[in-house]
Amino acid sequence: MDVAAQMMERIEALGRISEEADCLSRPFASPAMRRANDLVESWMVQAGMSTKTDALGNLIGRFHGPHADSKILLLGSHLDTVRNAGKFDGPLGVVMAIACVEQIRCAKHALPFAIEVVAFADEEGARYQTAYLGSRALTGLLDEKDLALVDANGVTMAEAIKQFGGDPARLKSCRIAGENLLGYVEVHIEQGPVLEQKNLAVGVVTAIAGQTRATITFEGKAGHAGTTPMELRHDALCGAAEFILEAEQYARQHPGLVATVGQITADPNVSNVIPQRCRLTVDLRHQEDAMRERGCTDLDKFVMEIGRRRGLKAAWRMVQETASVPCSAELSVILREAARKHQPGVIDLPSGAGHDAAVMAKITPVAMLFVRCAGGVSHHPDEAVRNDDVRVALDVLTDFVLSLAARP
Ligand code: HGY
Ligand code: MN
Ligand code: MN
Repeated sequence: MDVAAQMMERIEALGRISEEADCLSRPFASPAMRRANDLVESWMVQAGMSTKTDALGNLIGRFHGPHADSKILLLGSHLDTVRNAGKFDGPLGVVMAIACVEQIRCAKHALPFAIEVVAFADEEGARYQTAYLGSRALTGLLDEKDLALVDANGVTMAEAIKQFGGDPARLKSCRIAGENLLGYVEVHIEQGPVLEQKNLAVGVVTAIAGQTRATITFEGKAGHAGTTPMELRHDALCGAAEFILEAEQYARQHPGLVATVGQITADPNVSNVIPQRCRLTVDLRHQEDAMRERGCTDLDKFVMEIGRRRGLKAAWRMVQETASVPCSAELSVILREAARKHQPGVIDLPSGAGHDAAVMAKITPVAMLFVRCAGGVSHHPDEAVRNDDVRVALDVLTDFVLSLAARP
């Protein structure tokens, strides 16, 4: 079977592994993640790799280099998904990395380094609202206090890790020493429209936008929907609604800034009771950290102003902040040259989406190759990638590895 067809078939197979019957949803440390890890591990073994699962649940395949202490080139991406996900965001990079190792093994290329393929256990943060658990474990940046976070069912992260077969007491053992690494390279769908507009299969990523995730709470006063006059209300949901529209307006007025309120809960959430409490998430991103930080400051001020005006207790709580990360110029030059062999025009483009590479950059140089996706659609079942583009991306990644190996 053609290697691109095999990759697409594998991505389809992963796309059928979900916690929900009617949509793709594969959260961190879920039974679906266990089934996905098992399937991917079988592909790693077929490709001649030894495998291990670390204490958090990251699956790692190793294609051994000439010596036990050979430097390591890390390839990979994440296997977890958002809810109602597309099947390419994450799995494309994992399947591609395995296919690349397979190509190198079959061609009997002797590399001066080892390759490790990482299938990260959590990049999206869908279960505990803190992204990059997998790559933060690998870089030693996991905050142990996160273990006490609870999911929508009240299950702590520590408990979830244990149930998955991991060991929350040994997360430090997941750490990979940066000095042993040559770099981390991730192939990922663009999740945007640029490559399609330019009719290009692949592009080289320049930088990954910084992001802030925060939660906002408004606390007012519950009351009877029928007997409480409008002027006497302290309606938490109306305060939230005012904030949501202001955040949208603010982002429209600041080029390059994107603001998203993705999650909202209202209590007591009963149709004939004035909402007492409202909790919402806000996701703010910009290529320049200073612009994102200013956005946080301004929107935080607006939250407080809404609170004062409406007689609500208001709070803005930072959940997670990831700085904007430039990709390695050195690795990107090699990646760009490899891409030019398979695509006449190669463009560079920034990533508005976050990626594990943003965290891996803390310990090793990173590079990313974007693959065109239909309409730029992502985080949606309509995510789609062409077979031909997958073939191009694999050839580029393989040539990148061989060029890296040929460096003096
Ligand atoms: O949200 C993101 O940017 C990524 O898909 N986790
Ligand atoms: Mn994603
Ligand atoms: Mn992703």
